[in-house]
Amino acid sequence: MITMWNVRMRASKDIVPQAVNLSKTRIRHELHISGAEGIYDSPAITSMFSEYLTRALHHPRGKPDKIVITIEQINEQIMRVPLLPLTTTDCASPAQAREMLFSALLSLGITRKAVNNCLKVISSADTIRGASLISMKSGRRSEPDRERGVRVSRMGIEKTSERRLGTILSATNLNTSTVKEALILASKVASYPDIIAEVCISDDPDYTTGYLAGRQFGYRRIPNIKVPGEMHGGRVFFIKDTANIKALIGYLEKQPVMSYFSGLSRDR
Ligand code: WAQ
Ligand code: MG
Repeated sequence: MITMWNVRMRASKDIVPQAVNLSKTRIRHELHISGAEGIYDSPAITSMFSEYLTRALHHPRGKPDKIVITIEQINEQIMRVPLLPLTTTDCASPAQAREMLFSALLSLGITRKAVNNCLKVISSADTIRGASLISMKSGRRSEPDRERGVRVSRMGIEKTSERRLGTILSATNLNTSTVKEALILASKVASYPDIIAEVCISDDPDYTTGYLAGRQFGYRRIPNIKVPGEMHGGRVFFIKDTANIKALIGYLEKQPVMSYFSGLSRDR
């Protein structure tokens, strides 16, 4: 068997608490700049290392003063999941995005309260590093560490699928690491039965397209979900109220998952 590696990068910067808009209840001293990861075979590690390093050093959120790159051999069985089909919606403004999110999420049986709590998380100035888990009925935030959230990790894409995906995305000028990595993450997340949907807004000030994802919707890109210049962003996973949180977090953080191409366009 080929040895596979999880390569992950995280860049951050020390901050003086007054310098950014912090909530009154807690003080944070680190600004998250950038993070990325993938699963690769040995020959690919060197180039990924330098790609992640370059990315960390030149990021629109700022200059980091700490970059951590971890390279870890994967010993567990790798699970395969299909990539979600990708579509782009017409959306002209954050207000329209909100409306779209409400109608789509309510149609899945998610409560208005849960959607409102989601909007709070993704529009808060206090951007968390991971995702918030919101129970679809009660609207309760269920992640154990609210400052950190839950970090999805150990995901990648099979080589031949990556090439095919690249070709297809290139046709619409979407062959960027931002889109590919978001699609890979969303595909891992969506394949877990207790997760009903995901909403994401980038925390990059100049990246204004977000998405809504789930087994029912596929990966639906939402342009203009925020206005340029905003530093906030976030991810929310709507989960069944009955979900076993520990098992769910174990899957998201630890289970190695490779996605594979299974057809991308879907007319909707
Ligand atoms: N696990 C959980 N949450 C994460 C992770 C992760 N591995 N990485 C980022 N987040 C959360 C965190 O709160 C960030 O602030 C937020 O998501 C946004 O992260 O098709 O670039 O890496 O054009 O800025 C969407 C692409 C891009 C849409 C999303 O997210 C498209 C993006 P970012
Ligand atoms: Mg970002």
